[in-house]
Amino acid sequence: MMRQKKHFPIKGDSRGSLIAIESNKDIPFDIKRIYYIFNTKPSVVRGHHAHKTLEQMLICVSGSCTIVLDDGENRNEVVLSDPSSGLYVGPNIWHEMKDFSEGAVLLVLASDFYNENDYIRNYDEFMIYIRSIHRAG
Ligand code: T46
Repeated sequence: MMRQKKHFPIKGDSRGSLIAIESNKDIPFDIKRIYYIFNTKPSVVRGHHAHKTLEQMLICVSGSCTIVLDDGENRNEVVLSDPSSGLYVGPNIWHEMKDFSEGAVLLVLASDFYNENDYIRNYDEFMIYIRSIHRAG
């Protein structure tokens, strides 16, 4: 299962904390886009898709949420509740985001611009796609 948690060092001093993330140093790709998810109710489950090529780093910079990861064989859950923890989600991983705490903000650093053609939003199609990749590889 492609699942990588990453710790980002905190540059703290008496004024508070700061985390800096640089392309290809702290994360393994060029950052072309950032977006953030907020105001999501605790009962809502988002995501329900995989990407064909996109690489992303997910950081819950405030509050907490749970990320479900599914590579077609195994399903895991990762809780993000610390702004110094990132979760790398690479291509071909079905993912869902759930259990957002009140006020949670999920920051996402992405390797490419938004492209709806990169999404697989149907689980059956995802499984067919994954099997075709495994056959080809
Ligand atoms: C992902 C998870 C972690 C844009 O117009 N530009 C963007 O960059 C993004 C990310 C979304 N959108 C539009 C597309 C939809 O009309 O915003 C709307 C909500 O997007 P979506 O339903 O895909 O949101 P989530 O929370 O299910 O998924 C998002 C990302 O789309 C996805 O790439 O990996 O967060």
